[in-house]
Amino acid sequence: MRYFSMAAVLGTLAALGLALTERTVAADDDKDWGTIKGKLVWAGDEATAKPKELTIDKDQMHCLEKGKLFNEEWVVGKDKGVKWVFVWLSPEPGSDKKLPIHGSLKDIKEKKVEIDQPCCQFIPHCLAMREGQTLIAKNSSPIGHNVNYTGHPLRNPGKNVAVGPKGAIEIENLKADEKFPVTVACNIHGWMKAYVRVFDHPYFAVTDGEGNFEIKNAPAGEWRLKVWHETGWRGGASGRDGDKITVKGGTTTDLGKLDIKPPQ
Ligand SMILES: [Cu+2]
Repeated sequence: MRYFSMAAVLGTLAALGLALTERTVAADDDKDWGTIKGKLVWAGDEATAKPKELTIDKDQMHCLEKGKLFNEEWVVGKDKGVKWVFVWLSPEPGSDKKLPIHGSLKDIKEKKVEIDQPCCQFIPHCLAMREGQTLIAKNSSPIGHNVNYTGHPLRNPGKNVAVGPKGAIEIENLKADEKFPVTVACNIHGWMKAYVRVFDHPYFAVTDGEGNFEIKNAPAGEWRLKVWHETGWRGGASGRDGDKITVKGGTTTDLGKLDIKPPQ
């Protein structure tokens, strides 16, 4: 418990300092926070799970210099794990309760997050970020691309900006939006697509190549686990409110395998 050593140092300071330290220790008590993890597993048909080569009809010399490009909509990996699924915690629908934020996560440490277009695909294909972070949309390639980003017309109206070779733009003020993602496209290369989701808390993840996700230092208690893939909510439209889950304090709750398939 590093907080105790910090408490020991601060405890020698003035009475006010001591009082603040005690509150910090109490707020970060292990039993109030836990980890939640799980794995998104493919439950659709075999054909859809197979990698699909993209038709590259422009700038082939550059776009294909490192090999074929594949569609990233459904990326099914080891043990049928599904990559690029957004998972996050949310309060009960209709409640005005907010997710308490762990002391170590209150300040946003990384001020910038990045999306690049090194070889005619956006990397990463899916990006989750916090409101307050700046999205750097880079083009580290030798050819021109554009970044056409758009979310809900009122919250994240977006823009279409050309980003030349080795260029970058900074996108600030993206607003948290549980309902609508920000989609990113390059209109020069019609196959290039990415998805960005913005949260007003740090309790989100994007599944890795094996379908795994983990959310740490989450507030103990009952929440909803929302699961969204670029084809829609897990379980279809009725999945928009997510599943009830319990984060247990002081431990890791493994939700195990959560199946996912394309909407019907
Ligand atoms: Cu492009």
